[in-house]
Amino acid sequence: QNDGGTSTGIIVKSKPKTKKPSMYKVLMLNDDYTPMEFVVHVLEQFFSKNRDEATQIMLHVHQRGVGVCGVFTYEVAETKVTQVIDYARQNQHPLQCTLEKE
Ligand code: NFA
Repeated sequence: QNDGGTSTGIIVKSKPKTKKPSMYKVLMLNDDYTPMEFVVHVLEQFFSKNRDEATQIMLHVHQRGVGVCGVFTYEVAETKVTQVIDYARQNQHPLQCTLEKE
């Protein structure tokens, strides 16, 4: 667009002012010690998965080494990672989660 006809001849371009937030995957990592039922419980409690979805994700992580628990804005994703790791530690399990930008 131009400057609205104030006659300087300067062309002013404006960007749309809203941006979609970057999204981040929360990844869960396999380990040899965390019980499968605990992982399913975590996926239900922190990622709002039903029993079937939670079981599928758990088995995927168990078999492939890593899997996606959900996709969130940065702040939410970071909070989920912290909550899961803290909760696992409180229960003496080594379960680990991490973030990855989409
Ligand atoms: N591999 C773990 C076991 O055999 C289960 C597990 C699945 C752990 C997914 C972490 C993530 N008990």
